[in-house]
Amino acid sequence: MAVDYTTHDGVAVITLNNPPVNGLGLSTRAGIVEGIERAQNDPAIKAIVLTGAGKAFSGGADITEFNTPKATQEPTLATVIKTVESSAKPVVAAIHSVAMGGGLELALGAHYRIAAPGAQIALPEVKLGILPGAGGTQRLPRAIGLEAALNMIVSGAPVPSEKLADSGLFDAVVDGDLAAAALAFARKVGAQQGPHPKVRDRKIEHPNAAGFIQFARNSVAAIAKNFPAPLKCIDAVEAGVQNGFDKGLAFERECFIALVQTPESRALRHAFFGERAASKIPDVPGDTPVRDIKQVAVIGAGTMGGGIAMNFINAGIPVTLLETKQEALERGLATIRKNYEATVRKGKLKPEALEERMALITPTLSYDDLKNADLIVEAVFEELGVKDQVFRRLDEVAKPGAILASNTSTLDVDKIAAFTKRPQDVVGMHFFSPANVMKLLEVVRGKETAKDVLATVMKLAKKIKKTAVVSGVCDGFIGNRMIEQYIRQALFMLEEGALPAQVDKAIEKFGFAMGPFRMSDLAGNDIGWAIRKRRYQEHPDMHYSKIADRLCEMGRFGQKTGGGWYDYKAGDRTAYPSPVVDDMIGAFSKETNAQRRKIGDEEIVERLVFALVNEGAKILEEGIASKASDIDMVYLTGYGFPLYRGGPMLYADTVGLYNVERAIRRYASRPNGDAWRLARSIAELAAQGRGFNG
Ligand code: 3H9
Repeated sequence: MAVDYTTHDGVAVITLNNPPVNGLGLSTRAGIVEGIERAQNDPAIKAIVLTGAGKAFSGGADITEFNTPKATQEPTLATVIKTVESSAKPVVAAIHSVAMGGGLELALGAHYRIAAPGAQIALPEVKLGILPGAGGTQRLPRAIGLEAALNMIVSGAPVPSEKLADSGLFDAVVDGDLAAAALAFARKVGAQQGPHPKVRDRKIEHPNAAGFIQFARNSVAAIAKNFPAPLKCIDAVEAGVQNGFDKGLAFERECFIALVQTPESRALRHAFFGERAASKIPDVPGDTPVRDIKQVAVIGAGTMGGGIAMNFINAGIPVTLLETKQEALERGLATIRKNYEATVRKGKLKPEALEERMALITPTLSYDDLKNADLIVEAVFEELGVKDQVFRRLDEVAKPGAILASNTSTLDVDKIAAFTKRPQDVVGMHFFSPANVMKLLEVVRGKETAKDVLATVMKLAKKIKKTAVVSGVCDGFIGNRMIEQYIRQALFMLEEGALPAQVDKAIEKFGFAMGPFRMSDLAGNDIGWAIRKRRYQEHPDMHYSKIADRLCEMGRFGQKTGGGWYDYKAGDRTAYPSPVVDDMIGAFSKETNAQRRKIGDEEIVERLVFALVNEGAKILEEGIASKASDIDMVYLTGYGFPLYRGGPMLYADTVGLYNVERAIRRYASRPNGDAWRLARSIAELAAQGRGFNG
């Protein structure tokens, strides 16, 4: 049983005990009902305290039960809350640490609530693509007022309990021993004559509820574009305001049932668990000891190195920043300062904090100053010869046990590790630009990387607020290896009849933040050119469209040269379709005897996204990624894949692998079809009627 029942001088204490966060799964729900009934039937009991063991009052409904029979099996959360609310003996919720979602809804069903300060109070359901489905949209506005409640419900953001001390939610916020305070409070109210107050009986007071609800609707319309839940939250609150508690509750239930089945909610839940699963490495146990990281060094003060350094400084970890020349060092420091100044101007950083952060940087031109670093991240020029020099030098100066990380995006981490006599301490830490902003960190595991090195880097990633995903060694790791296939298809489609703006528009409508051509123009077309030149030598047999090379030969490297796939005007980042480029594309098709045809948006999206999926499947087959959700986290946090579709692998499951396989086979039989080599696992899973995620 996931609930403990104890008695203390006339008070029954029901303690949720379902680690890690007292999720309200079936056995916990059953335990609460049983506890309430036991207390009702015991004449010695005058009052009941409801609380949680460990690190939460309750983190809410057990999300893993959603869309399984357990979710709707009695006692449902609605039944539990009804049982609590209709208890003749007063129920006091004693809240600490976390009361979220169904946990807060349960507390709102109690007659009284007392809380410890510092508890996170939230209805975060909207972040999972649903709405509070156990009375939250009805009781919270009655407890704290319409405006405050709508803000909490629509944002899902946690509010510290002490900020809600005077909101009407709590009867008391107590410092010190919560358990003792709850018992004392329960004894007091237990001695009082019932009936005891119910939140559902309170009135929603607001001078212009209809006006405020309309205002709220207008405010969320933009953010809610691809997510149905925020507007449904407002509808449910409105139903309660207009039609009373019971009708509001019934409407809320209807909305919950509909939302929990939407692909958007599935995607958001996939991302929630994917984020947590990414930090778990199959053969590295959770209790692997980690190395202490108190001092970091970063080699290279360019855009990447500077951004990387900022991550550690932001987390309060001092950084030694190494450059080869004084001017480069000064330029790097000035850029970091400029970035912080911009944050201060936006009001997101206090001016005094800027100097504190800058003071955490020790600039240097000497490798000898790296001798105390626990972690050294190299962010120098992307060439094996340069890495060779740096890592040999690091091997001489770094202290024993220091972790030596490379920020390489394509080079072989095993070769880099071999430049040292301590390959077990070498790991890839592939940050994405701008490194101080982007959430993704690919942690590249070399064949000799020690387990405690991996465990340390994963823990550190959490501290610097990154989503870390482990990748094995291969060209491009997870993210860039897949994007190469996507870009290949985008270029073939230009040869076959599409234009850059059409391709970009189709994939942006699908939900990508930016299409491949706008993205290339932003990053610089010369970067892809350099990679392709290397590819032509390494894989002379591999078929690439040369159309992008033609663009580069025209000197059109992108925004930085005022033109790329699009034209740009000075001081304006808008991408204007370019007649010169369109002519070049037409001429190129002619030269290569490609039959230009009208390519529909559906084909564009399929070819781009299924190219990612097909390569992702191979990455899984080879063990480069250990699970499909890792690949999805890479694409959600580093490549602008639409969150509401859950990443390429979940999207493929949603489409159905049977359909993905058929589409790939179809494209493989057409011009440029040699780029499609169907991943074995897609065919196997499709034959079994399964997906990447089960
Ligand atoms: C809901 O309540 C619906 C109702 O309105 C209506 C129902 C009818 N379920 O984040 P952490 C796991 S919807 C299942 O690393 P922290 C999590 O996966 C729910 N599992 O810890 C992880 O597992 P593992 C509304 C859950 O201390 C472990 O707990 N509630 C749930 O950094 C530790 O998690 C929410 O949306 C759950 N509800 O943060 C709250 N919650 O160890 C979502 C957590 O195997 N949860 N797990 O990887 C959170 O925001 C954070 O987990 C929390 C703790 C703040 C609670």
